[in-house]
Amino acid sequence: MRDKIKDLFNKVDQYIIESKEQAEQFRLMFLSRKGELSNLFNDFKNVAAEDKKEIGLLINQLKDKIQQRYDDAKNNIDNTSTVNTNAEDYTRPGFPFETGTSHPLTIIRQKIISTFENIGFTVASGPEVEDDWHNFSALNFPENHPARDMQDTFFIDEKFALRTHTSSVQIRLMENNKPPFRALMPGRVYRNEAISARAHCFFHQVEGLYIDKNVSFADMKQTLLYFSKEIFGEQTKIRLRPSYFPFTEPSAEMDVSCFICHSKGCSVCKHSGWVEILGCGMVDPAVLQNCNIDPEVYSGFAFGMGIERIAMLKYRVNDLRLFSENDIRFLKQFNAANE
Ligand code: 2NM
Repeated sequence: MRDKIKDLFNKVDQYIIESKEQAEQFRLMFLSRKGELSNLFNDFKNVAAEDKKEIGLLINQLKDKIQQRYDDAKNNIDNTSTVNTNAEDYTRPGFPFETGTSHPLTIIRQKIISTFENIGFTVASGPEVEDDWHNFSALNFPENHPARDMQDTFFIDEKFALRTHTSSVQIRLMENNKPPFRALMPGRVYRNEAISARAHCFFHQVEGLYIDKNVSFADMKQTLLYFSKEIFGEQTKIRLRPSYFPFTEPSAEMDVSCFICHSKGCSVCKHSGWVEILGCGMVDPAVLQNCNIDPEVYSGFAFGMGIERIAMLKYRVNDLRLFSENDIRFLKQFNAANE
């Protein structure tokens, strides 16, 4: 009997269990009603009384071992099969988290802001709903100016309208602070226009203002040349053409040398070599007066540009509507990190 039990210990140890089938065979051989363990318990009846304690102990140890072996093997096989069918394959490409991109207008706006911040400009903002004074009168618009027409401006009531430019913020800044001023006003503005590829009922502007003692037209030219080189490249040239705005005198429109064809002639510059970028001028003394700034002491320049226009030129976008329609295929193409 002792030899038989010893044999079985070895047999259990050496039994190879690597599959479900082998585990089942193991169970049948050792644990089933006609299996080895069952036989041992039958034989146990014939063991001499004085040996019963010792043999009984051995049989119980064997029984525990068989059960342990069986449980372990089964566990192993279950885990292995799980790994085989559903395992992570660490060599596969991952599922990347898609990060968002900055809106093209945001990218351009930030670039413009940081360019001017580098030469000491700060950023100011103001309300989009404006009164007549800040949007028109203080800016020297005459009573009968066409911009005051319902046709061009979204009026809310007699007194208030959606601002048509961010110049209104400059008025607020000048009214409420003492010169000198060196500030930039980015923001959304509204015009009563039919929506098309080239026009929209709202767009985005950045305007700038520089007021101090002895600020000259030459200061403006140099500031705008610096800006143009930063945005369009070191080789960029500028030219100023006379223009008219109610709030500046003299006024000018600024072109940059075509950064697409380097002025050789292309569809963007319409074979002229120049592209119009912004409007500018020396702030009209009447505007300074309206803000209680003495035009005999202070002078300065201002400028304004459309962010959409610059983004369209830089990114070769041919339809203004793309900027506000949130088509993800359009927006995904812009990455601030590449700028
Ligand atoms: C432009 C062009 C030229 C401008 C003028 C002023 C203010 F308030 F100082 F009078 N703000 N912005 C200005 C001048 C804006 O946009 C095309």
